[in-house]
Amino acid sequence: MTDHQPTPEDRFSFGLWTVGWRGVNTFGEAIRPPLDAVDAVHRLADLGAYGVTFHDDDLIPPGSPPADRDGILKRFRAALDATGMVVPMVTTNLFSHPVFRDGGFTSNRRDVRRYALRKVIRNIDLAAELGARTYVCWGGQDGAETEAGKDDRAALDRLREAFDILCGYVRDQGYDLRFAIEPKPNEPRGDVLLPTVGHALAFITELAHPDMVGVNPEVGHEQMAGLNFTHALAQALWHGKLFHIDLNGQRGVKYDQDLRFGAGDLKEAFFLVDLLERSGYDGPRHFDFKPPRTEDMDGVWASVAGCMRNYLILKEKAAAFRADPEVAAALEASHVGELDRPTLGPGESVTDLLSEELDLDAAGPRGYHFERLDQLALDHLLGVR
Ligand code: GLT
Ligand code: MN
Ligand code: MN
Repeated sequence: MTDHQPTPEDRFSFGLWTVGWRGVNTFGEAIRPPLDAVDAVHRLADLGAYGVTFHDDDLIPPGSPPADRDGILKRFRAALDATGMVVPMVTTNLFSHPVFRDGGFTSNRRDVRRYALRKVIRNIDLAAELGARTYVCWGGQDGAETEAGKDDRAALDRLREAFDILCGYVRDQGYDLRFAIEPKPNEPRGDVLLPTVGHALAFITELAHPDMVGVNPEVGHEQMAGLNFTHALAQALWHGKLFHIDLNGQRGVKYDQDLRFGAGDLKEAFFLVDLLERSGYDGPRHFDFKPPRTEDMDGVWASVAGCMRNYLILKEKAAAFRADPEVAAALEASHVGELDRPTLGPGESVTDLLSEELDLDAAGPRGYHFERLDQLALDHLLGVR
């Protein structure tokens, strides 16, 4: 793996909206030309990706007549066939059109909510046709700027209703498809509903078919809230809810930077790859980033290659960290494995627990040696071990 050249076995995927982002932001207009989805598929395949994902509107311009839609899909499928690329995940744009200014599933206006559901259901049929196994739901416009304008508990009722309807539809159709909720704390709304992985996990327990719904955590979205992404990832895994993942980079609590993977908090990227690779997660390693506006199309493809290259380098570094005998000794000295041991032994009762005393004078001064362990991780990450 020393050349860090991605192959389809690495299961790297990219959204059409990432490489196709034209750079429109709050202050600046488009700086790159439109990118044909067929060209995107070919370039991504050439660079070593295995999959491509999209919003309905990324592939089929809204309002396209049926004949145009058929033609677009025919060309897109031909590109998939020619390259062997797959579509592991599909999602819906419930945020760009002005009608979604107060959200999709939780807009105060009922007719908008009904339209949002129709838009998703129609695209679910396409997702199933293309063999996607995951349907991501990012409710970016589902939120508020003022508490006065949104009854949050009613919004949660409507969000639950939407997922219950969508799960029912997927079951009725017999599709092999699961939903993944993508949390984000803010942007574009002042405050977004289900702002973190923890909020989403709690929400899922209230659904009619909780087994069909998991999360799609995005690195930068947890970090925008000042949270530790690896901890969020661990909890999603612990609940059996890591259905998909959006990898990218973010530096601190600020606007959604969507940097390429590895840029931003590199140490957290190291530990997240270390965890993901040891977790048994076998889904796509999906990159959701925005090539900066400074880049022309060559820069876009360079940043695509960089996402995958950084992942593979970190994967190699994490494996070397785990295989290092000094790390094994340091883990032991830090009692990391001891946390796996149940606190009560087999057959032990609370009475047994109460009958025992801890010598606090002896136990209090004991250190955990985490600094040495962390330095070993940094040494691996920095390439000096
Ligand atoms: C949008 C958002 C992403 C989501 C996409 C899925 S759309 O670009 O910023 O984080 O994953 O809807
Ligand atoms: Mn983002
Ligand atoms: Mn995302």
